Amino acid sequence: GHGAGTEPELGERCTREDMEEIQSAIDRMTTSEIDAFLIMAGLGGGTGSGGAPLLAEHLQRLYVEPVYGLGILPAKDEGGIYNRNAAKSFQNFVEEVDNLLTFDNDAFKTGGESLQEGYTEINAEIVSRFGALFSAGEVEALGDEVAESVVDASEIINTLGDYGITSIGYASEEIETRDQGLLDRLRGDNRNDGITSAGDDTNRITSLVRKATLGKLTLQCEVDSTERALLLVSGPPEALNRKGIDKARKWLEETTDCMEVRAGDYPRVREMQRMAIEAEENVEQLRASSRDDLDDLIEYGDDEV
Ligand SMILES: Nc1nc2c(ncn2[C@@H]2O[C@H](COP(=O)(O)OP(=O)(O)OP(=O)(O)O)[C@@H](O)[C@H]2O)c(=O)[nH]1
Ligand SMILES: [Mg+2]
Repeated sequence: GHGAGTEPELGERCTREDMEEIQSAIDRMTTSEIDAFLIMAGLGGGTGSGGAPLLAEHLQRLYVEPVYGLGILPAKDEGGIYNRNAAKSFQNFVEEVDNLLTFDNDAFKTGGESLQEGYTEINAEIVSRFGALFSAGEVEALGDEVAESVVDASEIINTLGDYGITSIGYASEEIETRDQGLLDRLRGDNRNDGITSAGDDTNRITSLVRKATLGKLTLQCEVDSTERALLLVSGPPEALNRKGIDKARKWLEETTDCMEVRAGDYPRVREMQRMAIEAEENVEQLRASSRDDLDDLIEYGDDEV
């Protein structure tokens, strides 16, 4: 909806006024066993853009666990106000969190249809990419023999560090595994029927890691400007071969090995900032016209009644 009517100042004020209520909602959950906080917000509107950085600041003061943000950037064609709000909020949010994980709607927008229609697909991307990361330490949750990961929560926390921006690449492939039927297992049948071999597994893992790294990232960035990287591989245990993972990790180290963070790392963020400056000049005008649109809508509604 349009709770704060795309005004971050209002979003911030409401969050400040309702912080006690937000805190009591957190208190109702068990916070003794958590590894970290994650604040997810679309940064283009008013509520998320104004409220998320303030909530991060609040949680940082109260808890020792790291506080991460998941900031969703608006698509370019959402216009000046959304891009301006996001540019400002991005700046504030990154200062308040231990790491700002970022997802750019603009990069994942599917051609033609409106963003609204595309949300279902885009949100599936968000879930597969960030879900894979945040379920990594929780192998049991994924079910016995369904998937296995090679990192735990503390490795993720170490990689995210206590300042910075994170972008995520992702690639997956369906694999045929040997029949793991109950009868086979009871028989202790370990024959290899040729569907997968160790060599296939090694190649599959290395090529998936290349695809993930060089393909679409949640925020466009120069891979060789990366300060730290984390490789996460999931799959049926028999397909996770140590040699493949080691090879892929070496390749990733070489590809990202560059401690120097260069200017122009995040072209999309720069562009958002450019749009912000333009929008700043006519923000009042844009607001007034959107209020007129709303008034027209309401009037039209009255006529209908
Ligand atoms: N990927 C994705 N992005 C979304 C979704 N909903 C909103 N967004 C993004 O988040 C931005 C902000 O959404 P709003 O609903 O306007 O934001 P809000 O924080 O509720 O702010 P106000 O409505 O102004 O109070 C949008 O412009 C989109 O870029 C969603 O379901 N998926
Ligand atoms: Mg809203």
